[in-house]
Amino acid sequence: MRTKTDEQQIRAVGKQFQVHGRFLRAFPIGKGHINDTYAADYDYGGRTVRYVHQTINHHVFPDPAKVMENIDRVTSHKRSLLVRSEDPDAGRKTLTVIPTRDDKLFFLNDAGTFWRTYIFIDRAETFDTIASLDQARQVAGAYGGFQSLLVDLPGERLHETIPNFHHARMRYDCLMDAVEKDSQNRAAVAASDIEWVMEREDNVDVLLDLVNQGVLPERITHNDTKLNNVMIDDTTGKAICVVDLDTVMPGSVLYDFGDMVRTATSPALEDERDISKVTMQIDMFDALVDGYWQSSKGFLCDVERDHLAFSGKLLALMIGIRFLTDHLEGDVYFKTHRPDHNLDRARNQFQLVRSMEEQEQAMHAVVAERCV
Ligand code: GN1
Ligand code: MG
Repeated sequence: MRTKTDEQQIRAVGKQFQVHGRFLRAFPIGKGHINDTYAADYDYGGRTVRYVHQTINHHVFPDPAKVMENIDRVTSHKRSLLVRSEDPDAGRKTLTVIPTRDDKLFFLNDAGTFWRTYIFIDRAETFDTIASLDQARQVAGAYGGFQSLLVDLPGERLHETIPNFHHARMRYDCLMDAVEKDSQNRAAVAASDIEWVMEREDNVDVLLDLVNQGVLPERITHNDTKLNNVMIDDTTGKAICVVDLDTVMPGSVLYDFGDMVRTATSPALEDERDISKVTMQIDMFDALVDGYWQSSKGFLCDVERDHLAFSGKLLALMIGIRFLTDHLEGDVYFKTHRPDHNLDRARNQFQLVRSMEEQEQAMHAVVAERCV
């Protein structure tokens, strides 16, 4: 999809930012379900420098300015810590926002599209399925480290850019609404999936009850801790940088840990149709707990630690619910690339929930053994 129009559009967008080299080329990168992402190369006196130009989907994020304010605060904080510790690789260890020519954090073009620009992190890549136990440890350590560095972020509470983002009860109720409306006449085909979810309704209130009791703390969290939102250094195999900071906002660390379990323990992609390939691999879970605990034990409370195993199941269930809801509503939220794509994704996630239900005891045993 590298068309002339695309390239011309990206070139025009690039001109709005404090990118001063000569435009060479642009091409799409990234596999997100929400935003469009491009890499663009610029020539600076014979040296090629790469940037990322990315849209902010304002249907999903109604206030892109607040998204960018959150990202700016978090990345600036991280950068100042890296600089203070004289880290020689500081430039690759956090996203760097490039402002527009008039010093704004984003640009709104005539077509009504919001754009932002980052420095491209080179010599690193992301993985859609987990490659090794060490990689699982790395990814978990990176997200734990990210949370840890935000424990003492100075200033006001971050903006809640998508209110109730991980509110499982609200997600469940939205599914029930979609079933009732059945605007696309798709509920009959998914009847057994819907019933399966309803049998698991109890799960949706577990963490919310703890929040209401005041025992599960609010922290600053990433909220989209997929395996492929951590960049892994090409040479060392170490996690170098946590990316996709759109949903950085107040939340529970359990949502972050759970989303990591959901995406880093299954050997299959999130939209794999052959669900016999979908399984929660307990050795990967063990590596995640190990990596996460090493980087979070300094701040994690007992209630958080005691719900690490549950959080994986909850997040797989919740994202599955969101995919199924979007399927019933006509695929209006997540990008789809084939018919029934969201239904396939939902069934894949439900299979992962079943796999975790079967291994619940073993998961708790891992946490008990590792987190001491
Ligand atoms: C979306 O940004 P992206 O595509 O990685 C979604 C996440 C889901 C994920 C499922 C803002 O993430 O919540 O877990 O898809 N982001 C938003 O793959 O809804
Ligand atoms: Mg995202």
